[in-house]
Amino acid sequence: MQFWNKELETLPRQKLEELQFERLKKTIKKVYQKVPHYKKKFQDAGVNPSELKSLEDIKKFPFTTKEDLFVDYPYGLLTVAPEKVVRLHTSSGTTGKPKAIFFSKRDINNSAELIARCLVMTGATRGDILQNSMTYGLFTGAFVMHYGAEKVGILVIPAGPGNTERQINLMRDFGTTMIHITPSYALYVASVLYDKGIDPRKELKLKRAYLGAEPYSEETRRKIENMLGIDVYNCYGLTEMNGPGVGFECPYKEGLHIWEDNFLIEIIDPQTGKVLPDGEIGELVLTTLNREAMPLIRYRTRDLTRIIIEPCKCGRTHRRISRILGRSDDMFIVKGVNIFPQQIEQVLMGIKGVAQNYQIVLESYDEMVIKVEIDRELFDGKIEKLIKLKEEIIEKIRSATMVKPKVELLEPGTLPVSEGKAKRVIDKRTI
Ligand code: ADP
Ligand code: K
Ligand code: ZN
Repeated sequence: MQFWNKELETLPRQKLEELQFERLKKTIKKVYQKVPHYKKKFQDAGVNPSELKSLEDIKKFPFTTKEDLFVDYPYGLLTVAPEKVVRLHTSSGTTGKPKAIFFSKRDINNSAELIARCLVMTGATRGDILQNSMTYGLFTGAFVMHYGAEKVGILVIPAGPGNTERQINLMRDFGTTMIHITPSYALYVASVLYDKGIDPRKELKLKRAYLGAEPYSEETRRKIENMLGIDVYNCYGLTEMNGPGVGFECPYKEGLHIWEDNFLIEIIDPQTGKVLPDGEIGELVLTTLNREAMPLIRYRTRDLTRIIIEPCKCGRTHRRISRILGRSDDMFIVKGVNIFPQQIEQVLMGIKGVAQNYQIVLESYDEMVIKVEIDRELFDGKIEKLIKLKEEIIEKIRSATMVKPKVELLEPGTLPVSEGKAKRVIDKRTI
């Protein structure tokens, strides 16, 4: 078993909790002093930093939700001067504006440290070659992994997603040993390899894949492992918490370790907000313990999971969570991209010719089908009108969500009319 930072990764629980408490105190004090929005939230909840006498006392402090990120947007939650931040990443929001997260130089270095721990934990070393097939750009996925891998001394191929032909050429030409990719795209790449008569187990040097950004099942993992002849490691993260590397599997693949010297974990009942005992399924809530520019207190991830209580055979003392079991809100994920139904609705309702009723049908993780009822008068018109309308819908949704949908136009009255809250998203996928 190899380690990137053995001392911290195997710190005895008591020491680890002492370190957490020190860092938590600092963090709470800092946001109270530097962020008016946090100060107000604490005051409204009737707590102040001096009441934090143990880790348990975190329960007295209010949650941070994604809505809080839009108050005093975009710089309002910084605890440092804006000149101290050197990078911005964003993730989809519900109301048109993206959630914005800022990194200082120290934060960038620290997020790379955490990824280095993750990669080395899975057996990666200097000399490995990582094909980074996540999206480079505003999303965290590719960049954060990139810097972490470089830190280990791994050669990074910044491939980005798509262009499968080129992905395969890169793997062959440069002897890729590891790939960072969404599970849905990994399945596709594997199938294209077989279609081309390439047996990846014989003709590629691939050893491991890091799969995340969307949920997938144990069966999908096995399938990808068998098709490619590799080890697949589940990699969980969210932009608000640096992106990838928040939860990461070790070689035992029995849950995802969370670096608890950097994140304080709680599991709550999403309805009542009550903290649940270890082992119960609920919403993951995270507090950053080592972030300089933009600490977040009790951030509600909306992801459902549970804490695994038993210590891990790998020797790391940082606890694990189960794979993500679902979401407590209505966000869904296609091609690794987070989408809220409201984003689709906003686009559709702004297009002339679209009637009230629509449905989003999800059969796989790499495609979304949008069924749209159209105004009756369009049926009397020419076919070009329908083609144009369809193209307009595809283009506007692609530009709003970054994912190109499949669109089906329907006669008015085709979709079921619901009493009460309409069921807009039909998710047929299973994890
Ligand atoms: P990322 O680029 O890491 O996907 P986003 O902020 O765009 O970051 O998306 C974060 C959300 O993606 C998480 O809250 C979770 O719902 C989902 N997600 C990320 N990784 C995984 C994973 N390994 N398994 C299940 N869901 C995941
Ligand atoms: K995602
Ligand atoms: Zn382990």
